[in-house]
Amino acid sequence: MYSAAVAAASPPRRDFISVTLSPEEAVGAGGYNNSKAWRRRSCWRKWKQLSRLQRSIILFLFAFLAVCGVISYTSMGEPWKSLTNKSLDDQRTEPEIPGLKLANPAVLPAPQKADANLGDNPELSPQKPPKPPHVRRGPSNLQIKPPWRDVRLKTQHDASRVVEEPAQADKEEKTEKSVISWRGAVIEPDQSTEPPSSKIKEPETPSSVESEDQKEPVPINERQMAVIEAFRHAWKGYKDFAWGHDELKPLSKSYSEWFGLGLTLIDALDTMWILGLKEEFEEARKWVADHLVFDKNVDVNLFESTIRILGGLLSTYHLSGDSLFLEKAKDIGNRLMPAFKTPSKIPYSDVNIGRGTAHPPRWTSDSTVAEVTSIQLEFRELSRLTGDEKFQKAVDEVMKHVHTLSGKNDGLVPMFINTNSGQFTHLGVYTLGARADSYYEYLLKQWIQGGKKENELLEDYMRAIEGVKKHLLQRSQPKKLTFVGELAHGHFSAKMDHLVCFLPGTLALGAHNGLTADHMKLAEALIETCYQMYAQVETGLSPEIVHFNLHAQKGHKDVEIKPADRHNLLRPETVESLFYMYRFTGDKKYQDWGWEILQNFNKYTRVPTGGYTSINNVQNPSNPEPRDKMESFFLGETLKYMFLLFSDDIDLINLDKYVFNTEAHPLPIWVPA
Ligand code: DMJ
Repeated sequence: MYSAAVAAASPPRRDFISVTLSPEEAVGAGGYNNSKAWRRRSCWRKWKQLSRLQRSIILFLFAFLAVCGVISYTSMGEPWKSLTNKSLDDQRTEPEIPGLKLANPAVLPAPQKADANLGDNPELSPQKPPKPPHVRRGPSNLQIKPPWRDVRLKTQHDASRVVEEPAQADKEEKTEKSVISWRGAVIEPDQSTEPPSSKIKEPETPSSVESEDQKEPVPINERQMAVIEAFRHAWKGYKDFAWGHDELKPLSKSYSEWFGLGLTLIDALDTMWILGLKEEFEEARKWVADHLVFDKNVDVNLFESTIRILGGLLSTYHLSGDSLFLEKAKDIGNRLMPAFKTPSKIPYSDVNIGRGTAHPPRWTSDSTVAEVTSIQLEFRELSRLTGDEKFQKAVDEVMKHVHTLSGKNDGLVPMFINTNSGQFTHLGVYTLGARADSYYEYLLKQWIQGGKKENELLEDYMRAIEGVKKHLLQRSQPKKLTFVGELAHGHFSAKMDHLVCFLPGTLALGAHNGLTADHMKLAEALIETCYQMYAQVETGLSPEIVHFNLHAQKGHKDVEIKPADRHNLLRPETVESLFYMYRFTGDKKYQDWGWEILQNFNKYTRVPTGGYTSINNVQNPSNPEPRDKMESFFLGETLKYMFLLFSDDIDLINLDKYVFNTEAHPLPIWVPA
């Protein structure tokens, strides 16, 4: 053993010291003696032998080393703090995106390691994603064959646990090699998948056919029974008065036509499957087989027919394994393709599916941004299933183009895009509501669908949420509800569409997939607001649009409703978000809120002879003014999300295997080839 001995090798005035390493010194004459007393005495003797100057220098050195130690401890502490991800505030850093300056900076550091698409973002993103608790490698499968289901309460809360304990997840996953990290989203290599467009492949088999482990019968609970009852009531109206037509008019006991393609029936197919309504499903299937014909001289809206018809057919194919639905999906998919023949490749809004021609609306050559960017999940899946890359190519091109466009405001997009120039138009207005909403939703969902490797999508999504936080978030009075308003040419408006209520669910889905935990916090705040949009209204049903009070006034609630906005179209967005929130947190209050909403639909919108109707006035319980129309999304989305919200079976459309399109049609998340 060596001891460091400091010796005075020269006269006291000489300003240097020598350090001699001498084993003998330490051992001493008496051989090895390591007693504490001996060591203390020996040190003290050496110290006394030193000059004043030497002692001062040594003391100064010690002090200097101590200061260095403290400094390096503090600077190492920062990344450690964000590693633990305990406090959101701890993680605040400047955004790393060039040219992006946020007043409310990003909550996580930039990526440490990114692939080429992410450019040269240099910083380390230390937050590992919470590992999806239910993720299983291998082919996706639905694992339900209605009506046989299994209630598994015990695993319900796993997801929320990992969101709350990322530090723990970090420790467990430290050894795993990650490929991409973007503001906390770290993608594991074995979760990544190849998109299908790289080469023509053999057609894929449907998810349900690949199912390895079908489960035991699942008892359904009382609230789910109530949803089934509501569905049957709605279906009865449709069957009796609108069979094979687009929408039921329940009061006049007739129907309305939009595309003339049995819209409600197709939109409702997978809901019937999920609810276990076999008889109704078989009847509807027969109609599809015998009567659904797309060779019709009819103009359809590209977006609406994609999300409702193509999406509905694809998901029903996956759930049932019945190739009839895939054949029909291919047919409509092919017939919609002329929409992409534009100078800019930004699709036209309308297609004549019989003639194979497409055109913009009569009054403009613009398309809506949400519409052209919310058809991707469906066309990409169609490519995967058919092995024909043209579908995916067309929609990917749109996303790539929009990614590069100028005219965004911190990731927020305008509402219109020109099909000739490919440029945004009507610049300066930003909303998460109508005309822009599902652009944001599909950024995240495409990223999830493709195995979390399309970095531009994630980049645009994360940037947009920062834009929302910077420009659109405000708090109301008196309850201080967090809401998402709108920005028009620099002026903030406290207006929020009910449509915006998709956002809490999407934010929660992102957090579940490893994005920053503050998205979950925002989701919790926003879903409370969306619930209040129901609870603060006389009928307990939300209007189409609300305005929030920014200043407290005696006798005023947070929510104000303008006469033109007080209708309710049986929309799904709040129930949709309640479903995600319950799945990921297990907090029963979300189920209770959904239950209240279902009861109010029953109270104010149910038509005794069958069906439910939109209403004109949510503020008048004694006369809500029925509109005489049941939108197809009431069966396609609202009741489906209700049923899933009340379920405790996380495998009833497992969110690690399926991603819902914007019309609530579940499509499989791609898995490695
Ligand atoms: C549905 O067609 C879809 O959810 C779309 O994204 C928005 N509008 C309706 C439901 O409100």
